[in-house]
Amino acid sequence: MRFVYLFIQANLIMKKILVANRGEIALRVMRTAKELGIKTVAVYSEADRNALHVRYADEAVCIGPAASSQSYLKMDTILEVCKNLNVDAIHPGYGFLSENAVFADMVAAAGITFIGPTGDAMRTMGSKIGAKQAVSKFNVPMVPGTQEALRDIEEGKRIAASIGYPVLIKASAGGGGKGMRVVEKNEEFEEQIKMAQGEAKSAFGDDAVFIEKYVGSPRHIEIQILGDNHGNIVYLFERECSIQRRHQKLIEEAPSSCLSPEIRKAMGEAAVNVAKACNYTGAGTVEFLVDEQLNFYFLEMNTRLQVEHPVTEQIVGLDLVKEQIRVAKGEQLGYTQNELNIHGHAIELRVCAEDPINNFLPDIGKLNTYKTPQGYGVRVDDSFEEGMEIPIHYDPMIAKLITFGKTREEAISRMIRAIDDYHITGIETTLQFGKYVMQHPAFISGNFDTKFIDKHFNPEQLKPTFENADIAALAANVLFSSGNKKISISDNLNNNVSIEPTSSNWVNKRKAY
Ligand code: MV4
Repeated sequence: MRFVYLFIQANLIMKKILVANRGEIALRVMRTAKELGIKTVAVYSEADRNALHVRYADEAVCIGPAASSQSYLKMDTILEVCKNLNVDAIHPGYGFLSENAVFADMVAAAGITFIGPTGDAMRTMGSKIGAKQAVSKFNVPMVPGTQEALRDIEEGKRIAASIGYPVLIKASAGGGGKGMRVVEKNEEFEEQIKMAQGEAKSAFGDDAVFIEKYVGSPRHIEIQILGDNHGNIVYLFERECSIQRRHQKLIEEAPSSCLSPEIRKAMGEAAVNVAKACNYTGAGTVEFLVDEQLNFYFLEMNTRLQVEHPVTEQIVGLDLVKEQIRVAKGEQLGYTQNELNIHGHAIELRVCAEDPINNFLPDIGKLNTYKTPQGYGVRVDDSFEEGMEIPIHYDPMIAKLITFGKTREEAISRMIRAIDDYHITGIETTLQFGKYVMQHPAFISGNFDTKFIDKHFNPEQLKPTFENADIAALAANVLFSSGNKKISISDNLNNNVSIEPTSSNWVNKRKAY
C-alpha cells in the first residue's frame, strides 16, 4: 500500500500592515489594505504630523525628525514599531527602504513579512554588473559591452575600440544616470574612466565601472512583472517612460505606441527571464532601452513597486498592491500569461511642485487653491488638501494624474481636459508642461524618444503671450459699450479666457493661470 502525502502550504495570516512610507504611495497602499480588511499602521516624521497618510491609518507612530535619515530610513525604529503593535507585514512603497536588501533581510529575520522580493534578489539587481552577469545565462538581449568591472585602462581601450565609439561608461552601483559618461574617442577614454570612477566612488562608495556601446536616442520602455512564491511569473506588459528630464520621469503611458505584438511578447518573455535569473517574487520592473530599429536591450531591474504602476493597473485591470499582498501571503498568482490582455490606454502625468519655465526648479509653499479633476477615466493619486504646505524635506511630487480611455487619442484628450480641470495656485507645477506635451505633434504621433524635452521643449513655449487675454479685454470693453454679456477666447496655450464686460475691464484683465 502506498500513501500519497499532500503538502498544502498554508497561507500566512496578514491582519496588520505597516506602511514604511509617506505621501501618495502610503495612502495608495492603505486603501488596498482596507479593501482587504487588513488594519494599517502609518509611521511619520515630525514634518508629517498633519499628513493624510497619518489620518488614514488605523494607528500612527511618529518615528523621528523631518530628515529621512532620522525617520523614514530608520530600520530599527520601524521594526520596533512593528513589534510593539503586532504588525504582520511591512509594505515599503517606493524610495526610502524599498530596495534596501539589509532591511528586507532584517524584516524577514524578525518574523515579519516583507511585501516585496527577497534581500538576495535586491542585492543581485542592485549591482549593475551583478545583474548583467546573472541574466547572461537567461537569453536576455544586452547592449554590447563588458560584464566585469573595468580594471585596466589599456584593456578598456581595446574593448571600447572593438565595440566601436561612442561608448558609455556606467557605474555598477549607479542608477538613475548617476556616474554615466559618454566617450566619443580613444583619446578621451582614460580621462573619462578616471572621472567616472571618482564620481562612482564618492557617490556610491564603489568605484566599479563598466562600458557599453552608446545607444544614441533610445526609448525607455519597461516591463511590469509579477512573481509568486510557487515559481509562476507573468509580465503585465510595458510602460513607455521616455518623457523624462535629468532621469526624472514626467509622463508615462501604457501601452507604448511603438511596439508590435511580436516585440511586446519578446520583451515580456525577456523580462520574465530577468526575473527568473534572480528568483524574483512580488511586483518588479525590468527596464529596457529600445533603439530606432526597435532592438531592445536589458538595462536594469527595479525591485519595487514603481511610481508609474497605475498606468499598468488601468490597462490590465489588476490592483498591483493587492497582487503584492496576495503573493506575499503565499498565494498563487491565479492567472496565466494567456489570460492577461491589454484593455485601452492610460497616461500618467507627474504633477510636481516644480517650475517648468525656470528649469524645473523645485517650488515650495502652500496650496492656496487645490481642486482635483473628476469624472470618467480620470484617477488622481495624491496626498494633499487645499491649504496644505508642500514639505521641503521630501520628493516634490504633489500628485499623479492618470487618465485612461479606449484609445490613446481618448486618453490624451481626457488628460488635456483633466489638466484644465485641475486648479492649483500658490505653487508652480508641471501641469501646463503636461498639456504642452499632450498637444505636441511628436507626442501625438507616438514617435519620440528620451531626448523629447531637449528636442521639443523650450520654456518660452509655456509663457502665455497674454495676447488673446488682452484682445478679450479689449473686446469686452467694446461689448460693454454695446451691452453684450460675456466674451470667451483661447490664448496660445489653449487656455480659455472669459471676460464679463464690466467697467473694471477697462483695466487690462489677465486670467490667473
Ligand atoms: C544607456 C544609454 C545609452 N546607451 N546605455 C540612463 C539611466 C540608466 N538607467 C541607463 N541610462 C542610459 N543607458 C547605453 N548603452 C542611455 C541612457 C539614458 C537614458 C535611459 C533611460 C531613460 C532616460 C535616459 C536618458 C539619458 C540616457
